Amino acid sequence: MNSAETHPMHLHGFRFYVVGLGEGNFDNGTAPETYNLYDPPEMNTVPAPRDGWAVIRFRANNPGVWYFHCHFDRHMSWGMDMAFIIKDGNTAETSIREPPAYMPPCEADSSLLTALRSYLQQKA
Ligand SMILES: [Cu+2]
Repeated sequence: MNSAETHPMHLHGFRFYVVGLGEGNFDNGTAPETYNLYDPPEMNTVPAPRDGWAVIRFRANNPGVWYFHCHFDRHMSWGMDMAFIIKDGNTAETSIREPPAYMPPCEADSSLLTALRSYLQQKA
């Protein structure tokens, strides 16, 4: 990632292991030889080096759409963000849970819509 500063890359929904960091362009031929697969630090934000790269590893066992982004707002606007789509697993622990009984169903609340329409008509 080209920039004048290190990028604090943050992942929602998981903690991950930082197995590699490096300067310059990532090289899939040589970088894996430098990975720390023995005792990598566990984090939820990795400082991706200025003009460098970072490699993270995590167990994708929390289904959902999880945002991964630089914590500098302007860098997000430059495109330093993405989403991991984690699909349901084959166990209860790795699948999206049923909504709780107290959660109302997803349907329009007509009284709220009526109030909103009325408010918007007054503003028009
Ligand atoms: Cu950044």
